[in-house]
Amino acid sequence: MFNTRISELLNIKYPILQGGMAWVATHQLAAAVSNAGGLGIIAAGSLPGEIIREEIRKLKELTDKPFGVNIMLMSPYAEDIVGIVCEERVPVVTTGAGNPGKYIPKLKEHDVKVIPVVPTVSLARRVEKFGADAIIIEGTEAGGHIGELTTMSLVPQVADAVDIPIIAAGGIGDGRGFLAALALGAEGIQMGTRFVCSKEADVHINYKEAILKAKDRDALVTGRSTGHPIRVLKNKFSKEFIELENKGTDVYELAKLNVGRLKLAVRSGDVDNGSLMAGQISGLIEEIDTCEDIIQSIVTDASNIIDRLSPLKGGDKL
Ligand code: TUI
Repeated sequence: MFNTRISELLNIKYPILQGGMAWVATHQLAAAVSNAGGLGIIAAGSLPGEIIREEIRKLKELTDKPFGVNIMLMSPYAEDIVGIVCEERVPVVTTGAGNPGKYIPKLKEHDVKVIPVVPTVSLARRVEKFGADAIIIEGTEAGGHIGELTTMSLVPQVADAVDIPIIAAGGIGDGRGFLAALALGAEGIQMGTRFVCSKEADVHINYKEAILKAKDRDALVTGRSTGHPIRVLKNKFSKEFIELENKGTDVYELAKLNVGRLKLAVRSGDVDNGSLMAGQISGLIEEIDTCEDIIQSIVTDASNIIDRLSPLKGGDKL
């Protein structure tokens, strides 16, 4: 069910990827998603290469299914990590927060499938020319570091602009979002926030509960004034940060304030002073489930929606 060029390219059962979320996407979560038939991804974040090598090795002990590593291109260790994923024979790399063009030739030489996350049509065209195997189109609904355009408007525009298969991300958390993404021209989805609220995510319970508690308008954007907009849940820290931005605080002062805040939320569960990166779909998430249950309910619900919509073709009312 739901075979596409993405499930074929990645050799996975369902075209569902787990976002490469710094501190959250560890080997435990990635292995659980891969074992459930999706593509689990270890996030390198800003961690040094040798730690990521260990994560890759631990993941391989938990699954023999395909998996990926996300390389955050603003990391000082990005180049080291490119070398390590080649050495460790990682099947798939996703990239974020920059243009991965200069790393693509080396990754391709080592048979690594390269899937950049891009927030615009122009960058999608550029990475296709550089040899990307597929692209993740991330709308501004996503958590963490974001672009400006919505998934709804961006996915069909990119689908018309490139030939490589597309994965939609940002604002997707259930079977409805999955099927909508396919309707827009994507051949797979990536979800981050939904997998934070999984049993297997090695994330402090306070962080998971903050997402469960969040309502539709609770995921706001900080850092618009710094050129690095980041979507996080409303809390003491994000409110103070926005107040400082509104007062015209220096960009470097603001950048310093962010250091260590994501780890503080994910590891220590400090939901007041930490950075609770999460997407707009937080308001939809009501339960912590296993990755297996999350993926199974998405494909079952999407399949039921196809049946529910089919009378429309015959001219009948829904
Ligand atoms: O990368 C993400 N989301 C992230 S990375 C991250 S780590 C971090 N931690 C603390 C502070 C700042 C970052 C948290 N969330 N998503 C993928 C993504 N990539 N979204 C947007 C982009 C992007 C932006 C610009 C991709 C390419 C790009 O290219 C600009 C250029 O160089 O042409």
